[in-house]
Amino acid sequence: MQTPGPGQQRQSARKKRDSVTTGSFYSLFESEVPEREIIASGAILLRRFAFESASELMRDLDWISAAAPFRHMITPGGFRMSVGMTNCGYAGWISDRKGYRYDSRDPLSGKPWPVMPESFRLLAHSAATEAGYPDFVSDACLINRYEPGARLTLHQDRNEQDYTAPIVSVSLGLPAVFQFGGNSRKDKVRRFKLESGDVVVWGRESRLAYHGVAALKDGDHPLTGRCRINLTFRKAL
Ligand SMILES: O=C(O)CCC(=O)C(=O)O
Repeated sequence: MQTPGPGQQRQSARKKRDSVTTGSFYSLFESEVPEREIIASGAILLRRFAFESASELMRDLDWISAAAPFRHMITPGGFRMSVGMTNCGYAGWISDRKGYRYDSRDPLSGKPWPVMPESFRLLAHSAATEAGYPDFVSDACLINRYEPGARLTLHQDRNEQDYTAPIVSVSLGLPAVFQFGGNSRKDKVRRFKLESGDVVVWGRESRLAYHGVAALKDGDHPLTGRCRINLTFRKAL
């Protein structure tokens, strides 16, 4: 018998863990759910990759959101975004009547955004490496909080200076439907159910792919309660 490699070890640990999660989608359909799925050229879905770090990420999110609370930003067109947002890292994504951009300071407090915790940095780096982007160093993490009904319409991430770096997106809590299209708004959009711990990484040919999140269904999750948290890591500067 061959010694299992790190990927295989993780897979068998995950299978064991999933098999004790009674009623989980994964325990019912384990053999049908691929652990890694190439969803487009340069884009990959790593299922449950962040499962084991989830509690630590949520603990760190507590102090981030105490220092920089979630808020509903206003779009340049004057609409209130349904997703609550905050940031950590050197740069934070913001939106107001003046436009979409990154800023090193939280406009609510005038202070720099909270530093990116080690737990966030390590996870983003290891997911990017697993997806084939070992040089990824993130300087910005946008934290999205979806309550029931909140959604993110199809958009491209274009406010970063450097499109050679990928985007790493981590799902925690309630499941959501992630929409992923092509580089043109008219391209066909595929839909993926994202569960807590799933990570999507997209770069290269897919770096400017349109993507969005359908309106969140109501539910209650042991990790987050009645919401979904998404951590989106980017190289902004
Ligand atoms: O919540 C997600 O899964 C995606 C977030 C997103 O598209 C974004 O922050 O640009």
